[in-house]
Amino acid sequence: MSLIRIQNYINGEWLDPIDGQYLDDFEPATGQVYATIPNSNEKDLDLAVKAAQQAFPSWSNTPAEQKAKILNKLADLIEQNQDELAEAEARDNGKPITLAKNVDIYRAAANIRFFAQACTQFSSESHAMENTAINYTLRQPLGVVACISPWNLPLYLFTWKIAPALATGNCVIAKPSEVTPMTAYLLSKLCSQAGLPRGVLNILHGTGPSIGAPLTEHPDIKAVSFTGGSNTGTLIKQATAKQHKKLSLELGGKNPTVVFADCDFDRTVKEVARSAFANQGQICLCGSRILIEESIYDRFATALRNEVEQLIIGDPLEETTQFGALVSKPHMDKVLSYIELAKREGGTLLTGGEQLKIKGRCADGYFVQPTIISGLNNQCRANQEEIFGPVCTLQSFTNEKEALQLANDSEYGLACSIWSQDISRCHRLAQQIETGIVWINCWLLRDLRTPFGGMKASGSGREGGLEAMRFFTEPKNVCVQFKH
Ligand code: TXE
Repeated sequence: MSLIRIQNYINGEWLDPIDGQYLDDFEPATGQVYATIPNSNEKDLDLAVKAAQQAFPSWSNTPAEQKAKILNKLADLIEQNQDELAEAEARDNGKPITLAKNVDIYRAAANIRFFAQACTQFSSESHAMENTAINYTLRQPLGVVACISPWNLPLYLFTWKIAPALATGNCVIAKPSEVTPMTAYLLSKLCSQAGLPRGVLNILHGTGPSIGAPLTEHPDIKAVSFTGGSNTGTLIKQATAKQHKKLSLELGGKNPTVVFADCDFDRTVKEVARSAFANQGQICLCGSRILIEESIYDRFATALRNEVEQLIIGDPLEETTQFGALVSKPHMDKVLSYIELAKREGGTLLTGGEQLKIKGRCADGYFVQPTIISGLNNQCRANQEEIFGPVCTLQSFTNEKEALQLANDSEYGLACSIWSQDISRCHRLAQQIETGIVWINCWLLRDLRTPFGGMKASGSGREGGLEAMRFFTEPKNVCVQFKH
């Protein structure tokens, strides 16, 4: 089979990288290279920035209705091509095709549609000074902005950034993860069909050092919206500090799942299993530290193990598969090394713990069994560091105070879920938990209007709804005094 050759998308055209450098793109379920992608550098970036700057005056002055029309057309095209996009996502990332279709691709279209509508409804404040003056706030687009996205929800997170950036009138240089470039490449074809003017969105492929870092450092890039690892987030903060760029950082998590004895037991078991192992545990919102009230600990641990052992693991391209491959060999090795570390730290495997060999097409794929570990205290590395794979730990607590203390004992602060029928307790805990997102008796239920992001090492700034529209605009106060 010949390799697919991915190209950059600059000024409405598909271009090879100027220096002719390429990277391999692996299919994680088979371990085989199936595409090549540009490893772009500063030269490609300069071209893209020039194209974006040229496109900016016209795009920023395009009426909201017209921008919305183009974005809605793009969402329609994603929906019309959902089967092809879902297959591409499953092949490129290793995730089950059903998940790709129902979550990734479905939500990519929903993101774009949401911000298409948002730009027609966006308004800003006015502050009257009694009998003296009126202030009004202009919210103007920033100019050329960077959107850098990760590999775990490739098209979904890519659109989550570019949609508000474009809807507010910015021109964008976007960089998908070099590990999962395919759906961003396919999206570039749809942008053209949707009538997005040349240069408004430019997509550059390549590694962090080669193109990600230059993108954040470029003096003509006004803001960076980034989702990825916390260490990369720190590098981006340092790289942009002198230029005082606007930054939105959505970083890692080590999210607690807090299960009380009065939870709706059967439903909670199912949802807690999903929150730990959806997308092979590779979602920043996954609940990887499961805290269980002591009185139901044994029963819950057994039920959770039984639930997880029923997952259908296999070829991501099969409709029935519920659990696919990890995204890359280095990532699989990282996850396996954390399982070994957890064992050395005194953990007991309740289920899983091994690389999984699958027969047939996927014999060389990067599969790891869903793994549950007990017997570790909260201070050990397996409970403090982000593993970002199909590994969760179980700990017990005796009362609400201890549950809260364990939940907050983390350098991360992204998300938390609480499972209890005592709604007063849930509200009480929600106020005290140090995370940007709290789910009560649910997980991953998303309303696109709500603020999305974390505190502590999980990032700064928020995405979603008005937060994103505000991030991608510069507020300017205009004060007009009356004459009397
Ligand atoms: O992420 P990176 P990696 C966590 C998870 C994972 C770890 C490392 O724990 O194991 O991070 O994953 C680009 N300047 N998350 O190494 O490198 C990179 O090319 C600018 C959590 O894959 O942070 C890619 O496009 N950009 C997470 C993007 O950053 C740079 C999702 C993210 O990759 C860059 C993914 C640089 N210096 C991993 N270096 C989440 N929050 O959902 C790299 N990049």
